[in-house]
Amino acid sequence: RKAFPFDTFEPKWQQHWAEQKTFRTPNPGDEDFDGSKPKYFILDMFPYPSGAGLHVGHPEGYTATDILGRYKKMNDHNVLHPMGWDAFGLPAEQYAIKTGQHPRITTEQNVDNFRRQLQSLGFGYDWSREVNTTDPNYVRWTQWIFLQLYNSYFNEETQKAAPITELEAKGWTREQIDDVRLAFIHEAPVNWSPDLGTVLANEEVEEWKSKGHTVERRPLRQWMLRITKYSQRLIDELEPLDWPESIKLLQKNWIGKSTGAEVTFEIEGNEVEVFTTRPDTLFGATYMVLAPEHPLVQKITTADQQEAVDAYISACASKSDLERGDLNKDKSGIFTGAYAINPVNNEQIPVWIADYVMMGYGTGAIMAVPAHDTRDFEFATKFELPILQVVEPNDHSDWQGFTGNGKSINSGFLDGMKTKDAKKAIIQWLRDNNKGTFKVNFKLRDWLFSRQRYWGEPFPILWDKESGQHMPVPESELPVLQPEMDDFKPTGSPEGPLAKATDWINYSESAKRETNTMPQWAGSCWYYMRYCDPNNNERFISKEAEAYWSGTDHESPITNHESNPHGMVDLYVGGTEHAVLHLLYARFWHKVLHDLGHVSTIEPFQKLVNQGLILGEDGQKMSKSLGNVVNPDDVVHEYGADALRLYEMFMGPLEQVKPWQMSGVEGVYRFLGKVWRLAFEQNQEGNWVLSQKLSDDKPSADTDKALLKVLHETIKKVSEDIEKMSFNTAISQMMICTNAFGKAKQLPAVLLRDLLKCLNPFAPHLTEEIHAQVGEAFPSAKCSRARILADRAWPSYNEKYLVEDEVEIVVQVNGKLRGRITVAKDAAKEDIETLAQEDENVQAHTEGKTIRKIIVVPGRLVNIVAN
Ligand code: ANZ
Repeated sequence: RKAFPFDTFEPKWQQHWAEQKTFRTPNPGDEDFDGSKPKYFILDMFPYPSGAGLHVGHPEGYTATDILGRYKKMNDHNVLHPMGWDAFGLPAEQYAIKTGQHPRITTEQNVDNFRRQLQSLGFGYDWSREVNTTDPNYVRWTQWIFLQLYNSYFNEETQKAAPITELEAKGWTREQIDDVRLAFIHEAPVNWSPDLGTVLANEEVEEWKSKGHTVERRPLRQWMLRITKYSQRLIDELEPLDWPESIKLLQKNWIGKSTGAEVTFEIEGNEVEVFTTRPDTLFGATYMVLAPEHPLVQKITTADQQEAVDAYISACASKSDLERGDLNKDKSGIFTGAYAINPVNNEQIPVWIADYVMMGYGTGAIMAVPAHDTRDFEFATKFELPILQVVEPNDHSDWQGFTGNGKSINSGFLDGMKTKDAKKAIIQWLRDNNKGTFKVNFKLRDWLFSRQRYWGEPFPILWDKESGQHMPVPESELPVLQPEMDDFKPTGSPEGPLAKATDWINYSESAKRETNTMPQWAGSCWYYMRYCDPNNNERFISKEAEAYWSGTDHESPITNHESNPHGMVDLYVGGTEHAVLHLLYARFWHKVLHDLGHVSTIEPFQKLVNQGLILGEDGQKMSKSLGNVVNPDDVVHEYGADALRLYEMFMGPLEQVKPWQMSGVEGVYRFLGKVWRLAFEQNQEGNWVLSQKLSDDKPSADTDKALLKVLHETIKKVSEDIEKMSFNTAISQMMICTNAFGKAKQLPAVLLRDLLKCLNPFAPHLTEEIHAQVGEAFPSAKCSRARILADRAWPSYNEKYLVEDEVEIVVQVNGKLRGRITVAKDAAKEDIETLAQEDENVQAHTEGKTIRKIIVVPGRLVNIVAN
């Protein structure tokens, strides 16, 4: 037996909201748009519509944002809370390879299933703004944004992207311009996976390897995006954002800024730059290491060492950066036979090559200071190279491998200086002697942006058959869609499956199409913008919609695209797995579009909240293989959508990792049953009828004092907790209120109505149903059916009901605690004295004695002096 008939009223309300377009949000320019209301733009990380359907992790964040969205709407905001699909991606393509079914078909089926599931949870999305990254109309603007990158460069002076037409006007040649485009062609060793038939970004390699795919290094011609130009801004502009400190730190570490010096060494008449963060240790450089790929290696290697060096280089070729870096425990390397001259003391030091030095970082060459660098220390110990101490730890502890700051020793003119001062002094010396300079380096690499897949956005690029030059597809021809094909298999060559569509490739007599496609990140880099104006065929977003939803429209004029140092989206909720890549890529695109005058804010996401992972009942991560996956459909079937929503919010703080517990679902389900029974009772036939306890009376300050107090406490706490996103504590408070209401002999319907309003964002179906039925019975209680709760104003609390009007006072006899009395706060002194003397225990202690004096400390205590 169901505790309340959710199975009938939940679908009914979902249909009502859809038909009435309850959550449709008008845009500037629409007839019903009210620009005087503040905006609130809430974003969920949109899902990849997998074949498995929704899992219980999705509704966690989605319920949290739905509560906020509904709450802000009741607080008279224009709320933008949309949903869409990140629908390109490998699984659909691999399914297509297996079955021959076009990925568009499977994608559509999966999207339909996801939409049905989300709708069955009653989320108040504005479905008229749904976006799908695979829609031709969406692809068109993704490609348009790519062309913005292709047609711009980074101006070092302004630290902003600018159109390449500026350079053309200055007379730059085609080759010079191609070298600075933000989207550019680059031939470099990449991670090629033969069995996936595609290249992968560095940061994707480990994931696919762990899934059993092979990944090897291969030089390939690829599209890259020049994200490195934004390294400094990506760090600086994080600062004002309201993001978890841990995520900011992850991004900063990923970008990896290092300050130090570039120092010039000489090897057999060749100049070699090294990058070091510790120029103060230059006197301790006892050998030098080049990356095996360093161009100088072949030039300087001596004849004796050539064979060994060649063997070492080919052994390194297949290693990934991670294997060469963090995972590199047993250092390897080989002597080149050559010697370098240390510029500070002209000493000869041997030059080695070793794979712990990466070609892609700094200059690909290092000065090795084994005394004070862990990797160099391991290397020098293994190959018995000299180790010279040049830093004395402040606490005189062991200096071998000491990497901290201290005082310079064995360092000539630096001796005695603190590390910080020694760094300055040596950089000055290097400058004066033309041997080096101050230098900043970033770990961030340019973004490898091409993939060899079918199910992704084709590049809107053509290649001139004769000159071999690339050029953009004219904007009027966007979108460039994939050709219809039946065979999606990789070709085995790095050209990708599109290379098989010979008709499609041959664009004209003189030009053929680019056959690479964009990575899945492309669509998710800008989807939040498209929500603001999803059906615009003229622009990716109208200037008016952009300004309004960015909150910059009031900074007139409406098309003011000056820098606004806040994020466009007010609140972004999603999992921590996107801490670095997605968030970094989206920030980069946003900044480019900002610089080019297309958006008015410099950041996409003002506030970021990460929901915690929901584990299985066994405390392990939910996975098919462990058989501990909870299907939201089953929970909705058994307990209803409101119970699922409420449970996910009641499990604990949103950010925390928490195990699923069915008993917990039952707990909140019982609570919802209690709320239901505040309004209804079962008659003899077992039908739900209006509760006899419900009254149409106005609450009276005398008889309903306790109910008013708990209700107003609840309104206050729930409002504050929703703002803080502390949903579990808000629910606890509503439980307290429901219990108090349940115990009342009579419950005025107006009081129930306010509790329903508080609960509405959490359990929207149940509360609307009760509200509608109670409103029918008691129209005077202003529950009228004409307006549903979702369209009503959030209740406000009245301080006067919150004040405590009774106080507890302790009663002492001759200074010893003998009793406690409860009196009205403003009770007269005489009344307090009388009450104190009437207390049984006090009487026992004053019996037979004479009361000499009664001291009353108002609100605190009464002391009776008796002997
Ligand atoms: C000498 C030195 C002495 C260093 C010392 C450290 C401590 P970050 O930027 O923090 O990662 N390095 C430079 N280029 C490298 C490359 N391509 N591959 C591997 N290692 C490289 O660290 C920069 C430091 O890492 C540089 O400072 C250099 O070693 C090494 F007591 O130079 B150092």
